[in-house]
Amino acid sequence: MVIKLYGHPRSVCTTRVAIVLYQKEIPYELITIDFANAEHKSPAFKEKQPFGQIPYLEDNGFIVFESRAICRYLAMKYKDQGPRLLPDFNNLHATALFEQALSIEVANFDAYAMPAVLENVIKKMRGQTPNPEVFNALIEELDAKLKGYEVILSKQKYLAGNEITLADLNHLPYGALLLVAGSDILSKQGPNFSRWWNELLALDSWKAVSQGVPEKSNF
Ligand SMILES: N[C@@H](CCC(=O)N[C@@H](CS)C(=O)NCC(=O)O)C(=O)O
Repeated sequence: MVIKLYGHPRSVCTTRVAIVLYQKEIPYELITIDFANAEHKSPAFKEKQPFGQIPYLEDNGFIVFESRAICRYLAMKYKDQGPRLLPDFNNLHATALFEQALSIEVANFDAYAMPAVLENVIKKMRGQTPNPEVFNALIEELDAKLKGYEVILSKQKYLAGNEITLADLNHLPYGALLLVAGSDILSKQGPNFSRWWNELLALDSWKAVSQGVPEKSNF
């Protein structure tokens, strides 16, 4: 049975998973959750995803949620298909650097980019008023963190080493939304960050999903 991704075409975390589906050309079907009518808060949905959040993935009856965990599941299950996106887990140092890179995205990027997008994009969608002070403070803090990225990326091509991994791809959905939120901070970084970020934006997998995750794959 084809993999079912329960989410929404415009959801950030659904998009994070879809990038991996396209990187690895894994056939899938997107089951769109009626977010506007809070289907994700229904008892039936919470039976699958107890926190009432999208996305979750169903693979032959197996259910997994949390977008980064879903990406890891897909990369491991389809490790011999398409780009590897994972380190060599027999190599202790490569594994440690991969875990480090995953944590960098969560602690030094998402921690600022996500609330910044919430402030200037999601609040507006909900009819609430964004607070420019909150937004500007988050962007300032993110800017400081990105200096660390420049140091890392001046020594290696990607965040975990010289091969692209999930740690790089995980940045894309919120990173791209920063521009929609009104910040061009990602285009004002050093040369190595710019090289890395522009390469991610140019990926076919990103182009396939960035304007909305298609309902079905055509591979
Ligand atoms: N850490 C979760 C976050 C999921 C998440 O925040 N999803 C949003 C949509 S992009 C959602 O369902 N928001 C509704 C809510 O949190 O109540 C993941 O990575 O999957």
